[in-house]
Amino acid sequence: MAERCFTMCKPGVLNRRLVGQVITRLENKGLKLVALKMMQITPELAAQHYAEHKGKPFYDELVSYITSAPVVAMVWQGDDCVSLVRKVVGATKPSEAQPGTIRGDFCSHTSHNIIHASDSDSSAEREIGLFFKPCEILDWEDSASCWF
Ligand code: 3AN
Repeated sequence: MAERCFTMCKPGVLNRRLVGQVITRLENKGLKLVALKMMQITPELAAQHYAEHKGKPFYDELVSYITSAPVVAMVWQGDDCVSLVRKVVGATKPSEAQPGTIRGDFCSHTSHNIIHASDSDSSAEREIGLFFKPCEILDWEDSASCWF
């Protein structure tokens, strides 16, 4: 099966009306959107999602930001999906993200780097399981798949 990657537009993306532009960039890359929902993250879900960062200096701000307003959670699918998504998303620090990447073009602070994307196949599997039920993922027949 093709790889999958969990991505999430953080609250500021809705605030700044950038949801469409973020989705467009991932679609332009040729990735297939197989799940999408707008949701309010609870502190419990935020703690599970960011468990590896617990205890770090930015953890409390991260959880408070991600729960401050709705997010748009998505699952993308395609060959080398995690690597491709991470390339389109750009480096964690906006100051290191290349122009042309989502973080390189739309944000300036690491704490508000506008989008989350899984960094490995195993984290993708874990994160998809946290945010989506299996029945919410639609692996639709793609008549354009020869291009991708
Ligand atoms: P990425 O999101 O690129 O996989 P991680 O997993 O290291 O990066 O960090 C998760 C999130 O934690 C980042 N997206 C960012 O919002 C926040 N973060 C990471 N490092 C810092 C930092 N030094 N200062 C503030 N926030 C940070």
